[in-house]
Amino acid sequence: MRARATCPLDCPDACSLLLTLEEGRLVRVEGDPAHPITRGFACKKTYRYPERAQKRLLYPLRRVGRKGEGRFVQVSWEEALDEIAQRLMEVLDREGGEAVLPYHYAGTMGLVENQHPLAFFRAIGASELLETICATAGGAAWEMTYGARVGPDPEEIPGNARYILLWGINSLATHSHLTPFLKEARHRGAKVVHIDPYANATSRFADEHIRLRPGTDAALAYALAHVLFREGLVDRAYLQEAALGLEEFEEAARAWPPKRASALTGVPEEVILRLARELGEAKRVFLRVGYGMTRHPGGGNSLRAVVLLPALLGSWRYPGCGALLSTSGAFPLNKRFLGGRHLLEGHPPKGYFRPNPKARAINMNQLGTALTELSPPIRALFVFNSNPLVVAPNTARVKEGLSREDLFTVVLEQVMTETARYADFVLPATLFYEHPDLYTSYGHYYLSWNEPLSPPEGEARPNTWVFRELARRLGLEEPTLYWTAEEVAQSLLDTDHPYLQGITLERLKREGFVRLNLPRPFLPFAQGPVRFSPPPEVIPTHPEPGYPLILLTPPAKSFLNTTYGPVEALKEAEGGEPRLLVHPLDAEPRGLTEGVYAVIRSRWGQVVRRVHLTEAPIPGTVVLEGTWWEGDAPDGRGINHLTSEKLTDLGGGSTFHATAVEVEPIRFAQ
Ligand SMILES: Nc1nc2c(c(=O)[nH]1)N[C@H]1C(S)=C(S)[C@@H](COP(=O)(O)OP(=O)(O)OC[C@H]3O[C@@H](n4cnc5c(=O)[nH]c(N)nc54)[C@H](O)[C@@H]3O)O[C@H]1N2
Ligand SMILES: Nc1nc2c(c(=O)[nH]1)N[C@H]1C(S)=C(S)[C@@H](COP(=O)(O)OP(=O)(O)OC[C@H]3O[C@@H](n4cnc5c(=O)[nH]c(N)nc54)[C@H](O)[C@@H]3O)O[C@H]1N2
Ligand code: SF4
Ligand SMILES: [Mo]
Repeated sequence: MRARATCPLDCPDACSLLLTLEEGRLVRVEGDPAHPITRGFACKKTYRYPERAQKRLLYPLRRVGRKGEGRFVQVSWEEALDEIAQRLMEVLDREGGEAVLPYHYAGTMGLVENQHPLAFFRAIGASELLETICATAGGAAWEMTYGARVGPDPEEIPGNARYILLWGINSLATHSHLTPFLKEARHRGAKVVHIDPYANATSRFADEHIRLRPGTDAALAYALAHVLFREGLVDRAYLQEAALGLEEFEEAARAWPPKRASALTGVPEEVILRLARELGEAKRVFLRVGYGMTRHPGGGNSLRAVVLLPALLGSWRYPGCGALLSTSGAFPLNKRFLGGRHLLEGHPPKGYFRPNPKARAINMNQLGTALTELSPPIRALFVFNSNPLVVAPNTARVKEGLSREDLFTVVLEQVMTETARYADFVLPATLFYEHPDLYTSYGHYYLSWNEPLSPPEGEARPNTWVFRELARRLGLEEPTLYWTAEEVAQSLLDTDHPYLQGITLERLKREGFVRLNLPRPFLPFAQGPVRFSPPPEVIPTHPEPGYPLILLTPPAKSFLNTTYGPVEALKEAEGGEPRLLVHPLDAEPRGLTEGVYAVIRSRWGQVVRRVHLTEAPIPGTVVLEGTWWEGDAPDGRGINHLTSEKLTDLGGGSTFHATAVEVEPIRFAQ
């Protein structure tokens, strides 16, 4: 059988895939040629999904060993669910809903399996989890500046954009379906410039790579604005109509002549001048920003400063031009009942366990602290769609929390992750072709629906099934808890918004994916408004005493966060083990040579990695690509042993690229 399904992974491309199944098992993945963004190819990662599927969990498990040891016995769903419900009721009776915490993120992007499980937690008044690990700093910055998270339609870039800036995004690795549009635009005369602290696949593709010091983007943006104002290269007519608070911004830009910005950013003065003039001349600029630059203490302000540049140039007037962070704001779904959000609006209490609109909120970047210091404590933790032991900052803290004997932990998973090893119960989850779901995208404007292509293998079950079963056992009456995926989707589509006109579940089921009814050309901010005030602040990322280097930990091309961690071929493609990229100028004084093992230390912990000497990073910066599983590191420690729970200036986001470290070769005892 060969049939269509949307890729569920946390990737802007939300590809349409053609899956070949034999006796319910996935044997082949192809890109769907009919999808205008997928264009017939998937990615090197997802072609390997069948190998990942072979490592899946098939039965519920109960822990018999110590936490983290990974010893489990198979149990029936009845046993598992009855015991979980009972343990949960004890916690709720004794300590109330806030002692329960769901920890979840984006293992699947399907709205039903990603968000609807939260209805259960809201119905019992659990602590709320703030979903901040990835996109909230950028999101908050964007919303302050433009409002809705939309931008140019990638399909309209070719033939329109004359200048393409890829800023703080390694799009060739992390957003590969943008590449054909970039190539076509370049073929029609556009120049492509990449702005990033280290040279990677995208820099090699670009016509020019500008390296800057991490966390200094706002200064570079101001210097570009400075030159644009000074040389009369801004689009005054557009700004007159569209800009709010421009004077204050212009004033702030005056303080950043290229010379000053050059000293902070490491970008030569003449490069800043030339870039500003080229942009001013091109006007039709497509700026693609990633979340990379936002993972710094000043990341929100950096992103604001950068995404204002196309507004200065009037780029928004032209199709395929302007700034793009995410397209997610174009999907005007009715989310009122998704994940029981209405329960936070002060729904009249019903039954014994109750919603709590005032439940405390826990920032997911601070899981370690939440599990070890919070008072009153978390007593029951439910993890789904996430692998926090590896992906959350300050792993030592997270492990300490997960090791607590008085913490009852349930992990819903597809594979035995390092997080799952700490669970009291591990529950096997379905794969994306086994459950129905609705998908949006953050890189394009197509909505899609997955119909299950096969019954679940073994005893795997969707997340929503598990929480329905628990709700029944707790006697919860809230009707949205028992909605089917179709009912959730119908409710999401229940809106009069013109972008969704004529898009019904029936149509989605028939066609698989449907383009939103956006005007063509799509010119979201052609008349603004663009908020220039308050002017963004320049909050650079600094090394610390004793830790003179900045460590970046960006995504690897062959991985998708930790999801492909168990696939050998992909690990091989990434060099077999995680490697630290070190510039020769930083290596030399430390005695680091090619291939040696080195200790990387931060204030939070230390790990051992093999060193690779390369001129890719700007001196002063070291890079470790990919969130590898702990077991694949030479010392069995994940990279987040080094990172901190510090939050961004806006949106309470993560600061994964701002870690101050020192690196030393390992000296073996004689
Ligand atoms: N292959 C692959 N694709 C993925 C993922 C993956 O793990 N692997 N992850 C998915 C997810 S969850 C997300 S959020 C997105 C990732 O989205 P992004 O975070 O946008 O990731 P990248 O595209 O790798 O861009 C990160 C880039 O930012 C750079 N950077 C770091 N600090 C700074 C800075 O201060 N200034 C500037 N200008 N650049 C900086 C890094 O060097 C890196 O090249 O990708 C998704 N796609
Ligand atoms: N140092 C460092 N840390 C980082 C990052 C970084 O760049 N550097 N990136 C950060 C970013 S951008 C993000 S988005 C986060 C990602 O963090 P997570 O969202 O936790 O991503 P994954 O590591 O891929 O883990 C997803 C898990 O969900 C499981 N899963 C998939 N589908 C389902 C399902 O239907 N049901 C259930 N129950 N489980 C499912 C998968 O098996 C997988 O183990 O990591 C962050 N951590
Ligand atoms: S991971 Fe991204 S590029 Fe790869 S198939 Fe999925 S959506 Fe497409
Ligand atoms: Mo992310």
